[in-house]
Amino acid sequence: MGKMGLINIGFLGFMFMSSLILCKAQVPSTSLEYNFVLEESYFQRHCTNKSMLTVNRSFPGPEIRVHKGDTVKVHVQNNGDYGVTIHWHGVKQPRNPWSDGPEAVTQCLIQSGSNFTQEIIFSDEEGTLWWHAHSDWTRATVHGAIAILPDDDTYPFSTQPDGEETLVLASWYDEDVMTVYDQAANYTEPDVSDAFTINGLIGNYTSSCSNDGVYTTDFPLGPNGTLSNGTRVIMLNLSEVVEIVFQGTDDGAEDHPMHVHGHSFYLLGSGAGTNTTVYYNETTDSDSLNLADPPLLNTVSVPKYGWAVIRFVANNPGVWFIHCHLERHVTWGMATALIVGNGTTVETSMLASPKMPTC
Ligand SMILES: *[C@@H]1O[C@H](CO)[C@@H](O)[C@H](O)[C@H]1NC(C)=O
Ligand SMILES: *[C@@H]1O[C@H](CO)[C@@H](O)[C@H](O)[C@H]1NC(C)=O
Ligand SMILES: *[C@@H]1O[C@H](CO)[C@@H](O)[C@H](O)[C@H]1NC(C)=O
Ligand SMILES: *[C@@H]1O[C@H](CO)[C@@H](O)[C@H](O)[C@H]1NC(C)=O
Ligand SMILES: *[C@@H]1O[C@H](CO)[C@@H](O)[C@H](O)[C@H]1NC(C)=O
Ligand SMILES: *[C@@H]1O[C@H](CO)[C@@H](O)[C@H](O)[C@H]1NC(C)=O
Ligand SMILES: *[C@@H]1O[C@H](CO)[C@@H](O)[C@H](O)[C@H]1NC(C)=O
Ligand SMILES: *[C@@H]1O[C@H](CO)[C@@H](O)[C@H](O)[C@H]1NC(C)=O
Ligand SMILES: *[C@@H]1O[C@H](CO)[C@@H](O)[C@H](O)[C@H]1NC(C)=O
Ligand SMILES: *[C@@H]1O[C@H](CO)[C@@H](O)[C@H](O)[C@H]1NC(C)=O
Ligand SMILES: CC(=O)N[C@H]1CO[C@H](CO)[C@@H](O)[C@@H]1O
Repeated sequence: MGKMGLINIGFLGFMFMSSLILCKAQVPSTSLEYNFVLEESYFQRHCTNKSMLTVNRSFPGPEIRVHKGDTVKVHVQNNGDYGVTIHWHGVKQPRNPWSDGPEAVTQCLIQSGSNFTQEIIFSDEEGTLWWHAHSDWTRATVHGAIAILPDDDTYPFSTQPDGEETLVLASWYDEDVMTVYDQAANYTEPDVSDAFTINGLIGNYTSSCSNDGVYTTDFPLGPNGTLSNGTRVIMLNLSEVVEIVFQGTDDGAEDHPMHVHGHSFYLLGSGAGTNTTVYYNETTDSDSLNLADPPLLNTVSVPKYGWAVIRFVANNPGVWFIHCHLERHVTWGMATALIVGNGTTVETSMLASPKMPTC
């Protein structure tokens, strides 16, 4: 993905400089309940002082630190100016779409002045994921890391680390991200961000408020406003094996990071064109798919002018969003949902619905 693509994502990615565990005694204990207080707070970066929505006045927000298989309660108290939802990106949440978070797919907004407790059910995930708002463009400022330690607290490599740091890479918009959202919602190409941040900081701006280090806006024009209604959801029975071919058919401006909720999937293969679209050909391309050791992912970058093939077992009953992770593309409707039916037993059906926010 080119750097301009990254800018517009509004965020992306964590890294452990070195990691986990030295010995049990040094492992911070896992807190199984977190209080997230959403509120507007002033931040000054890049010569701009602005109010923005954050969790606990923190940008990035608090880190969630758990062990594999934990269940965590997050009490969200929305003292901000508008409604939000929160998604636990890459956490499969078996049988529990109720706490997955995408606005208008699994829940209504947590309205300003109200609370919502989400139960985050970890299963086989290990490593680093992230949580982020999943409504409008609030994700740009409402996000944080999730660190999932192995259940036996062992570091997976023979060389032990000297220390551990979580790095959260994000974007900084000088303007209010809701203004940027409005631009996208009007089907115009929204402004790109003004800078990148690492753990909320832009870099060394002590000398002057110059433009040093800021990327320029050479972002190509996106879709020009062809609207359509009628995205259909995909209905599946539990345990069906699903293969999805993502086929890029646009003008190839950028790769599309396609994210699937509720499941991890195997990336079997992908193909990219340079100037014209390369279509997946079932006859000729299926032989080249990697069925031996494909990577297991929750988001795949579909190459521009190209395709990607994924496969997974629909083993999680519920409603699960599938969408491009570029904010403006979600705004423009590049999304659908997977509805996986209940199994035949209680254990293979969705959990009972908790009390959900009302619309
Ligand atoms: C967030 O702030 C609230 C109240 O200010 C506090 O009780 C809570 O512990 C904080 N949460 C985290 C995760 O730091
Ligand atoms: C940012 O603006 C707010 C509101 O005017 C003010 O209270 C705060 O001191 C300002 N911050 C900085 C760093 O100037
Ligand atoms: C939200 O939770 C906070 C902290 O527990 C509580 O003080 C407040 O009354 C709750 N608000 C509502 C609307 O329930
Ligand atoms: C979006 O369009 C509406 C209606 O045309 C207009 O009132 C509004 O100013 C536009 N917003 C932006 C950010 O361009
Ligand atoms: C920040 O920039 C100033 C001026 O260029 C320089 O003197 C200072 O050492 C830099 N600080 C850091 C932490 O890099
Ligand atoms: C969209 O773009 C195409 C190709 O650039 C152009 O032919 C068409 O007129 C544009 N449509 C609108 C509504 O601007
Ligand atoms: C989409 O559906 C809404 C509600 O039925 C309607 O108002 C709107 O005109 C439709 N848009 C298009 C592009 O068909
Ligand atoms: C799901 O199972 C039902 C009942 O066995 C069957 O009729 C239906 O065709 C199945 N749906 C799909 C998408 O396979
Ligand atoms: C796929 O490739 C085969 C073999 O080259 C070709 O005959 C066929 O037309 C291609 N299919 C499509 C849809 O392009
Ligand atoms: C699936 O199971 C849950 C929990 O038993 C139940 O509430 C829900 O109505 C079921 N859904 C369907 C479509 O049968
Ligand atoms: C016709 C055309 O646009 N060709 C371009 C295809 O892409 C290559 C590599 O990016 C360019 O060098 C060509 O000019």
